[in-house]
Amino acid sequence: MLRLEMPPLVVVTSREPYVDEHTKFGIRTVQKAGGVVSALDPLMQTLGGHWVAWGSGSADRDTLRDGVRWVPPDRPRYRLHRVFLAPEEVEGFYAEYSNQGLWPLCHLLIERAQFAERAWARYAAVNQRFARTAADRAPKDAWVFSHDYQLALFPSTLRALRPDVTIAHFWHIPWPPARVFQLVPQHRALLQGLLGADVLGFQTPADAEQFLATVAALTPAGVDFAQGQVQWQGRTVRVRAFPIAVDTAGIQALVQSPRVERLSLRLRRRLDRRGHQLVVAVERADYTKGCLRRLAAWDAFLTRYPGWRDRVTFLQVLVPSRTEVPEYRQLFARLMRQSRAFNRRWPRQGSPLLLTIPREVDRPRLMALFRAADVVVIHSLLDGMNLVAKEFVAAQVERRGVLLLSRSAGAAQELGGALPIHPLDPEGTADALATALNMDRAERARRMADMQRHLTENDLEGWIDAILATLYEVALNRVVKVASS
Ligand code: GDG
Repeated sequence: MLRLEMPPLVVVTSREPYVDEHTKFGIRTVQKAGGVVSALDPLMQTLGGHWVAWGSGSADRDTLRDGVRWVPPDRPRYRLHRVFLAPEEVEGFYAEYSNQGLWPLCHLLIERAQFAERAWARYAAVNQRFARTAADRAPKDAWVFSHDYQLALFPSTLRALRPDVTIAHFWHIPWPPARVFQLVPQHRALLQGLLGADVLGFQTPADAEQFLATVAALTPAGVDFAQGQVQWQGRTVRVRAFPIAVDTAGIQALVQSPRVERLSLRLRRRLDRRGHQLVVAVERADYTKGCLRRLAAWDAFLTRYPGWRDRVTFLQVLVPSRTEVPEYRQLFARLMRQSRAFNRRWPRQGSPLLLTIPREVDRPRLMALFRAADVVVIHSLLDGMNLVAKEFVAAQVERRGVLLLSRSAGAAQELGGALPIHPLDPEGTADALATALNMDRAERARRMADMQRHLTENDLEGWIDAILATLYEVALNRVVKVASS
């Protein structure tokens, strides 16, 4: 109902949902792996509307018609507006300030974070550009839904340009304690930028509360912890937890489609012939995901439980990520080296113990893998939510699998049927893996069913509806205010 009556929606993210690339066979459109896009593209395909994002593909300019790219290319449903950035802007805004500054700091990796003045100037300028593009393209009274740490200045900049729009901004990553956030030299400007929104969303109640505490400690704004509200420049900013979810029904339909079912059964039959259980990890190759620690834990597992050596196959999908940042390239190279060393340490006749797919796999294959897996391991050191965990649970139609889930992923607060792991404890993780592999079918099914129920009751539609309902509350309040003034 709300969706039928709502004003046009404008989504704003740094990364675009569809990237057009020149190849020797012509222009190819690709969709990049990443939590934000995976969550929002299905929504926009249903609702229609506008999406503003950085045009990062080599053919991105060539596929515009009247300044707009209609997507998805094969079934156009919404308009993509691209913001083009010069190489030095990409460097300062994206690689440096966002991904070498805010990303590690918010994941409490203080030692890795750096904030150079020049990078800040570029971050601020690019946020301005996003706001100007959104201001130019947003229909009157639109609802704007902007995202994440790359665009912290966006809400207040857009508000100054377009007071008619209503803005929700969602923060996908953890919010750090005030004493950590104040290490950002520009922390005040960032907080003021975010407070330009009408609604600020976080992954967990703890993140929302930590944000409120940061605002109380570092700004003169009035904070109401009980109501989850900030009074700022004569406005009320609603600060809430909206744990991001997955399209549970959509995933279940996809895994039961003939192609995915065939892929999954084929893989399963191969494993069953060998008497192997399949342990899977899928992640962007990012230090916050704990990939290196995970390898160490698998090593500890084989040392402690040598009997499993011929009864298990480890499979890791490592998606190269943020390759603009030198640290990420180094991490990827290191992961590849350590994976090879792992197989040298644990040689096996027939098939290697550890299989590595060093690239993104397409979504149908990924879902087939989730359906066939016996165990999926999420080893994050700190993670806003972790969608892989939820996708795996949704894809498990046979309910054969067990989820090993880091206590410090946001998803751990919802998925009680998972076996919790402590990502800094390799032996404890090894024991949890042994427990998972030894778990009988009935208990696996019971735990999985429990988590699936949760994901059916709390799906992607519910997530967006909760945010839209809060925007609706804001819009209604505004009307009442105007009427009574
Ligand atoms: C940020 C926060 C939060 C991964 N590999 C492949 C692939 N993926 C897809 C997954 C999933 C997404 O990428 C990854 O999402 P995550 O949530 O695990 O992680 P981040 O990218 O770090 O996302 C995170 C999220 O935002 C949403 O709020 O949960 O905490 O850090 O959808 O399926 N997709 C395909 N092939 C792959 O190889 N097709």
